[in-house]
Amino acid sequence: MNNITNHMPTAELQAIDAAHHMHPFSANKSLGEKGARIITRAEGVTLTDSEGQSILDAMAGLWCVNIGYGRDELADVAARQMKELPYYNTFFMSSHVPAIALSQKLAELAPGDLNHVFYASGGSEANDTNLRMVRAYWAALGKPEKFNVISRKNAYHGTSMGSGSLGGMASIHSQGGLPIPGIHHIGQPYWYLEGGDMSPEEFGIMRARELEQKIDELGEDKVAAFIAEPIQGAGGVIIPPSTYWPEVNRICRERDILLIADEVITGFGRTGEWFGSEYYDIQPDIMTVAKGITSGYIPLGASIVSDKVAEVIGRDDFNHGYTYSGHPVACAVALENLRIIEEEKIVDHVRDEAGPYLAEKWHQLADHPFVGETTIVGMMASLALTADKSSRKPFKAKPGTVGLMTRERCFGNNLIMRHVYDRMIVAPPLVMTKSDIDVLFERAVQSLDEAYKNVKDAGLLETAD
Ligand code: PXG
Repeated sequence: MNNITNHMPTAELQAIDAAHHMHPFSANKSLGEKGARIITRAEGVTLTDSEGQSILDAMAGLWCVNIGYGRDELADVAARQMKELPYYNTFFMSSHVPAIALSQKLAELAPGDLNHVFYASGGSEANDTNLRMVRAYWAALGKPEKFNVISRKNAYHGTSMGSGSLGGMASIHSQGGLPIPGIHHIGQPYWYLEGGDMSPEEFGIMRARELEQKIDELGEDKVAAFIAEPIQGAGGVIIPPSTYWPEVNRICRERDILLIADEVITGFGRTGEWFGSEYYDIQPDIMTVAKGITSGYIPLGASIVSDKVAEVIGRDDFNHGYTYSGHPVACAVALENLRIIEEEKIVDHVRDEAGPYLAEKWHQLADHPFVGETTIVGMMASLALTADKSSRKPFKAKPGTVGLMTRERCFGNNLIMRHVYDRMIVAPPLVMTKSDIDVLFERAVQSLDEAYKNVKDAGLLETAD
């Protein structure tokens, strides 16, 4: 594992990368100036970069490498499937064994009557499917005017025209003319920054009732669905107050709208249950999955659909699909990944061992002078950086300035811990051991100490008025 893959010198790779490779959510100009960090290999929970540095990956790639890196079983299954049937489509009354077997497995694992699977290549595509499916559902029932979809500010559902519109991020909407018509955003259950003088419980109810108000404002007969992540991931690991989901559940039960749970991050063990919907006792009509379904080894996304919705959609052609819907290699890899999660009891490991141990360590960070709150469910955690522990006021500096300075120190200490504005977040591979978590904690403390000093020295340890 200490071998470095034979490759060009890092600086040359960086120059070519900046010249020819356009990166997501990055300014190529700054890639040219600073150079990308080039990852060459990975094993377990550790990445190796082109300079031979070992880095602890506390983000599981992009929230996806649930079973950790370097599992040969997945590579072997992919190779076998590629030799046997590398591709065939699922259009025009065709099917194949991997898609059939995976659909059966997902129907078994998914809660309630979510028994039908429509495949995509990732979460954005799956949410585009969902948007069309909920509108097609109501149209098939003779209610084409039930067309509007309600989502939340600071939600992340992908970046295609449909999924980017469903998401509630202003920075995504501002490029390319989003959101598309018929999508409406209500407030998020982010108590720490938005809760004011309310208790978290009062605030949770208040934000849930915005859904009811929005349904009333638009008219129940005009609303197709509500979409939400059980816990917002990319928005900063926003864990809702305990009152939020029960109230949303009540509203969805009483109102005739569909509920889409976007489980792209919370699915496949992240919360210590198979799905976040089980953690919060949510009964979705459609669940979006991707990422952890293959532990990121190969692209795959899916919409897992209830009996009720599938029956209506199945009455006529659903004019939708992707060349790679149900790709046989992706489905075969997903099945093997799910076998490993089940047989190695990885969900139990999160719920009973790694999750509680990470929580114990994570909450110790709350004593740090730079930390305002720590929150965690299963293996997704976040903390708020603060200049003043006695209030929940944001920094005076532009949001994200202090978070970025902190992330720089994490990277400097070979820890992948991300920032979302001025929150720091982790979502490690679910297979992390207690000793991996000890390393995570040591590096996190060191990075917080260093960043705190840098922020202080730069005169940025100040709250907004
Ligand atoms: N829904 C949710 C809840 C997600 O987190 C998507 C949909 C879109 O999936 P695809 O496979 O199309 O990317 C996601 C993706 C980040 C980050 O910076 C988060 C995601 C993707 C890239 C970056 O936290 N989540």
